[in-house]
Amino acid sequence: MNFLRKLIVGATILGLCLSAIQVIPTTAQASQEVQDKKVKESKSKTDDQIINPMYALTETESNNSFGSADYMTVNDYMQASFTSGDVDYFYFYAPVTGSYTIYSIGQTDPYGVLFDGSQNFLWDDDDSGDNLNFSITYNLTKDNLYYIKVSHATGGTGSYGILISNP
Ligand SMILES: [Ca+2]
Ligand SMILES: [Ca+2]
Ligand SMILES: [Ca+2]
Repeated sequence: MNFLRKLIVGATILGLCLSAIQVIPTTAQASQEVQDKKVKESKSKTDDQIINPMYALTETESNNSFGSADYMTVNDYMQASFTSGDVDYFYFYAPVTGSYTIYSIGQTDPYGVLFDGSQNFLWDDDDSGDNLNFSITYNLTKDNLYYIKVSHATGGTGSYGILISNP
């Protein structure tokens, strides 16, 4: 083996070693990545919203009828809960005409009903959302009043939130 050839072989081996070092992460890096992934997986979006809502409203009991409904807007997150046999009413005005989605979040089992401003039934849903949450998509008219009636599907208790997506 002449000197030049030895040099080329040596350089190639060195290059392979360097690229191997770059490709294989250190044990510390690998365990940090696993850690990050675990944190990410354990914190769902739903939990974050319940713990840290940005513009949170909280229901005011007793809101058990159309007449005592709590006001909310499409930009706010309404935090509420069920005591046993509880029914919660909310009302809002549609800021623009279009298709809205009114949905619940959380780990309980809400059932939602949408009514127009004259308290006529429009739509209901139990479990079309994530987990056992309701999700109602409906065309609403600008400046019209709407009611949402929420109850626990099986009469249980627990916390939940309501959001209304802008069209
Ligand atoms: Ca309640
Ligand atoms: Ca209530
Ligand atoms: Ca449900």
